[in-house]
Amino acid sequence: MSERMASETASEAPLSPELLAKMDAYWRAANYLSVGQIYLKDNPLLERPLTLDDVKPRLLGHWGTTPGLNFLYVHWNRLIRERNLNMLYIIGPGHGGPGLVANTYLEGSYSEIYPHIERNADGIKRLFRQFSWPYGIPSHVAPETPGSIHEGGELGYSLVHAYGAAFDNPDLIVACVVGDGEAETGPLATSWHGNKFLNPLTDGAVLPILHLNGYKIANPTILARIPHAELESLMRGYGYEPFTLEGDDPAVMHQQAAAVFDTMLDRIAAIQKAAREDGSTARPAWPMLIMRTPKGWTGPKFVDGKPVEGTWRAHQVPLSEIFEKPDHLRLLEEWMRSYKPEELFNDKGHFREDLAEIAPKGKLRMGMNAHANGGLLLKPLKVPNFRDFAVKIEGRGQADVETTRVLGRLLHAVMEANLEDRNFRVFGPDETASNRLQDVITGTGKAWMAETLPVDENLSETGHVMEVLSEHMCQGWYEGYLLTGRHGFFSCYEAFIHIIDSMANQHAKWLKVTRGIPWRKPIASLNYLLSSLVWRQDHNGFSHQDPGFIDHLMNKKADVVRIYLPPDANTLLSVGDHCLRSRNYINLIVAGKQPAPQWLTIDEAIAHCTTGLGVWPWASNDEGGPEVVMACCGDVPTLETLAAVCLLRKRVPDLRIRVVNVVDLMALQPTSEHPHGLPDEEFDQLFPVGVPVVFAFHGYPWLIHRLTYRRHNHDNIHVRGYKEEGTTTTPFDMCVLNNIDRFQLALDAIKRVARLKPLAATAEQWYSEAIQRHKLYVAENGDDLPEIKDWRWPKD
Ligand SMILES: Cc1ncc(C[n+]2csc(CCOP(=O)(O)OP(=O)(O)O)c2C)c(N)n1
Ligand SMILES: [Mg+2]
Repeated sequence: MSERMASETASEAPLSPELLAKMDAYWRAANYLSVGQIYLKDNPLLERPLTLDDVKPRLLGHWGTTPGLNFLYVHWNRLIRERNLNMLYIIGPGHGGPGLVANTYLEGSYSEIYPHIERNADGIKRLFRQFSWPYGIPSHVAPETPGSIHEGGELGYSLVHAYGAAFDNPDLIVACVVGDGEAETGPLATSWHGNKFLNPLTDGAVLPILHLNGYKIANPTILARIPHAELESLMRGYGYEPFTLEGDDPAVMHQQAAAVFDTMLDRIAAIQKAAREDGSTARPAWPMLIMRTPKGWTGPKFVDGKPVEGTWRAHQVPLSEIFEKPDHLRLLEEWMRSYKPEELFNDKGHFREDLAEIAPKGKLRMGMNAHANGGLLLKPLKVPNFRDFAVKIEGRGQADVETTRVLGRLLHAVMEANLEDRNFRVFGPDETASNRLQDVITGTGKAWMAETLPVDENLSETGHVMEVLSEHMCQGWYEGYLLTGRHGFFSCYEAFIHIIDSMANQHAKWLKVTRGIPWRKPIASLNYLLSSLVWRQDHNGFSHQDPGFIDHLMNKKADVVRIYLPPDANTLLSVGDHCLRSRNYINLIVAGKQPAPQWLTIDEAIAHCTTGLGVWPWASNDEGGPEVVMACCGDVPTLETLAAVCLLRKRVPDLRIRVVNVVDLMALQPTSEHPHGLPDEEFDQLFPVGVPVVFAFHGYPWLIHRLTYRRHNHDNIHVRGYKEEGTTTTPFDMCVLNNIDRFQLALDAIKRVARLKPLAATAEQWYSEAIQRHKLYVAENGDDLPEIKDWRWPKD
């Protein structure tokens, strides 16, 4: 491998021979413990020749990335000690889990958190055995791993998490390893742009390391196979100052790494000084490192005559046929002995003191960094009284309000109240104003470190509204921000939130696992507001119409996910307040932004949101028990349901109708399935057995069946919702296309009440005429019928 170094650092040798020897030994110890975790269940210090009995029956883990991660860890340790740094380490290739476990063990934090993993031979044996072992620990950097906020199983999010962690943490340095394979993912490719949003005055630093080990699982990586100058230009183009470290001779590499890291940290210090002491507001070129080292560095060079070190073959378990090929067992022993464990651990298996001492102490250890256990640092968000933002209801449904705009006012007040603490950010893919949350922008402004022009509005180097046209970045920044103990809010078009389905999955999994880890303290919930909803994306058309994120989140654990569909502004305020204060959930709020009728006073809204669903008595005439329940969930379905109720009152004045509105979707499930689930007795009171239910739902109708299939009255629940019919058309036509319109709902009710059977034929006729009239009118006039558009709930 050719040696390529940043020229200004090439001749420096910052490590004394003694420190160099210790750092190398420390690295060997980490590598030794990493290999041991992958292979061994016994004989942890190789006190006797290795036998098959010492080897795990299933060899699971990833070696290839691990020595590089370990190399960096030992170098971060030196820098932390020498410069008293507050450093968080984010590992993109999270499959290098053994490395992080090994290092947190060597520095002592692992045993402090998990006392049964003692710092002796017994502890090492347990450490090895538990890895990738049933009921042990996962193979990746996981929530169980001290010092981590990043699982890294699903590649692509390391750098965006790093930026999220660094925002508003001026003293923090986030070292972030990006796998060269990971760098090929879309989210990672865009994450480099985080540097256009990071302010050296008020934020911390991100130190990206592109881990150019050349390979992914079975292929070379793109970035390893373009000319080095092109790669450097790419990084320069992203706005970084690239440094390079390349080689495979450990002694040389330690010196060169130390030199290059010293230079990079000096750069960071100079950038921060310029901003903090000299008043510079320029966007700096932050340093980043291209680290070209062999995949599986220090591992077996050849196995079965084929090259392994420095190739894709080193990715997982380089000697995988231990039980089949005696040679492999011998090679494993040679490999492990090459780290000279007898020089690293004393006869009791204790890591040698003179080596251990080069690690930082106490809270400076990366395994103990409080930012990696954000709940420890979490300050409750100051949420002003949301009642102050309530919409006055003068006659139900009489005046239209942009529901989300009202929430925007509350968010603005939250922003103001917490500005001093700098612990609240609002994220959106260029849609904050479009989703009518623009009030939140006033005051703080939108974060922006790139160029500005006179035409720009509200861009600010210290802004706390984060806008970038990448849902991945919004989600990733937000996660990084939350996981390090802060608060936030993410608004997005409903259809496009699917872009981050997978990231939401991963966050939900993280939350689920942390619930079982006592030392991980609760963090603020991840709050989504989905607006620009399916029913009112009539103008943008089919591509913009998709309510399926609800279904997606429903698959996650009940104790992690909450889903709310407030039908108006006051219910939205109540739900918003609740979500902002909650912990450890993913809260999904679905609420429209278009002018829409308002139904509940703030007191009614609070009561309604507290139960999650309930009868709207003012819309019902069910004395003596309902003959039909008209249920609704979501703002447009609620409007259509109430309009259907009016139609029914005209057609069948004596029909006893009950209107039930659902805000908290989870309340529909049995208590056994979800903590918000309504007890069966209460559900039966709302939806009496035998009484038909016409349910108008915002999303795909099947979800309501899924939630209620165990309810006693399930057979009588008839759901209308979005059936994947859409185009550019009028708002009401969207309802008609999907059979959730008022005429259809009224017809459904008539057809389902047994005593109204004789009316069914005329009702069908009446329905067809109404729909025909609607179709002809919209086709001719390009707008909805005035009687539809201007429909109002009758005044009291
Ligand atoms: C999004 C995603 N796609 C695919 C995988 C499967 N996978 C696991 S490791 C890996 C290769 C990673 O290569 P790189 O980022 O270069 O890491 P390293 O070489 O350091 O192991 C792949 C494709 C994954 N974990 N995540
Ligand atoms: Mg790689």
